[in-house]
Amino acid sequence: MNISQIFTIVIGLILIAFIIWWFFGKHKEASGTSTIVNNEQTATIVVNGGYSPSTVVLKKGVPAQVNFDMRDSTACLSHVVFEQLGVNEDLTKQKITTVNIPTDKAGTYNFACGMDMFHGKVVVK
Ligand SMILES: [Cu+2]
Repeated sequence: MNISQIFTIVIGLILIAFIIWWFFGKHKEASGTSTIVNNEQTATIVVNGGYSPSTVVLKKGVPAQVNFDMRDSTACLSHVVFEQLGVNEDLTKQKITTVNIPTDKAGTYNFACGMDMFHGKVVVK
């Protein structure tokens, strides 16, 4: 085996390790919480090339609103869909779009862009 063959194998192994890490590694998910004022909680998710934070944790039993702050101009993220809640909002009509989240019971509400490419979730607990 010459040096270039060894080099090729090493590069290959590094690539394989990277791919495994990329798909199966535990990536730290940015998670946000809500602000509670007068028994109402609000959380803000910035929409810009994705959702930031992509996970929002809400307190059970406190009426909740999640504000989507639209800063993206691509068609991909123009809609946000909460399938479980029957919500499909056009985010391009105004800068901030508010979605009411039921908090009467604990649970997770997934949301996605209109094409189901970007995902996030709202966790009530
Ligand atoms: Cu999309």
